[in-house]
Order: sequence, then C-alpha cells, then structure tokens
Amino acid sequence: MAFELPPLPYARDALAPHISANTLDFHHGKHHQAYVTNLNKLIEGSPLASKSLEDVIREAAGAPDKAGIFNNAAQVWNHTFYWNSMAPNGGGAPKGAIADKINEDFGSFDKFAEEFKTAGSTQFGSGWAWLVLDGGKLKVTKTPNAELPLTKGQTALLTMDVWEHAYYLDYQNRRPDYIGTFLGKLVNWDFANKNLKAAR
Ligand code: MN3
Repeated sequence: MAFELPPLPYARDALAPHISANTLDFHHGKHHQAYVTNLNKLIEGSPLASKSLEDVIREAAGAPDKAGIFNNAAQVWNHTFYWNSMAPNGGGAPKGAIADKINEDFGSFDKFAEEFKTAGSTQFGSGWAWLVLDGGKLKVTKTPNAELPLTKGQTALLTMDVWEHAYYLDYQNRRPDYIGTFLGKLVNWDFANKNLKAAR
C-alpha cells in the first residue's frame, strides 16, 4: 500500500487571514504531496513499502544510504502533525491538562510562549519548533530540516513549521510575525491535550 496525502483537517481558506488558502494550496497540495510522492518512489518494491510511516522513519533514521527515505518520510509525518497543530479560531492560552502541565513545567504560559517563539525564530534555515513530552516533562525543542522528536525518544505534542515555504507567501521574511500569529490565532490546544493524554 502506497502512502497517501491525508486531507487537511479543515477547509483551505479556514485559517485565513492568518494563513491564506494560497499558502495551503502550495504547502499541502504541492510540498506535502511531493514528500508523499517521493517517499512512495523511494520505497517501491522494498520491504519498507509494507511498513507503517513511523517504522519507515525509525528504520531510515541515521542510515546514510536511506537519507532520502528518512527526509521524505519524516516530512510526510511532520506536515500531517503540523496541519493538526492548527485550528480555525485556535490560539491563545490553553485549557485543561496541557494548561496545568505548562504551568508546572515552564512556570507560566508566558514563559512557555517565550521559549517557543525563541525556538522558532532561532532555528537557522529550515526546520521545526516543537512542544514535546520528554521523560514525563514538557520541553520546547527545535529540529533542522526533517528531523523530529520520534527518533529522540520524545513524544510530540505540537509543532510549527518554520521552513520559509510555511509563511513566505503571507509574511515574506517576517518569521517572527508568523510565529506570533501561530501562537495567538492558530495553535490547536485540543490536539495537544489529546496527544498529552495518549502519552500518559
Ligand atoms: Mn513545510
């Protein structure tokens, strides 16, 4: 079974004006689709073709001859996770278990937000900012290119794409504005709560 591009969990214009339908047309319809297409080509006819996406990522991670497979498989996973990390009318302070855990592990929501903004804005070049659960504690991390928490023994709770293709059509070079909007208007705390519950 070849991997397929999952549909967006909302309409293409549902995140506007914060992220435009034009950005989602390219980012989901072209970039995410290309990772799926490339992955399928790279694993066609190999034993990896019958494995789960997570198992493909684990097997390809750190194997120099499988770098292309890792990059495309991880980017398929990362983008699906990213779409779900946002919601129409999202953003702002969290509620529920994730709110309590953020207060416990970061001291306050503002401190978490500051760390998350710093991670996103200091990731040089392409990559991702994450909220993860690591050894029972919440942490903010950043990863370059396609790298992801799965191969580091961490559970991802939220992610923000900071590749230029994620924001350039709407924000041009203003990455900090995109990050501020992600936290203020887009972040899907229900998804983070669901991931936290599943990890406990
Ligand atoms: Mn992307």
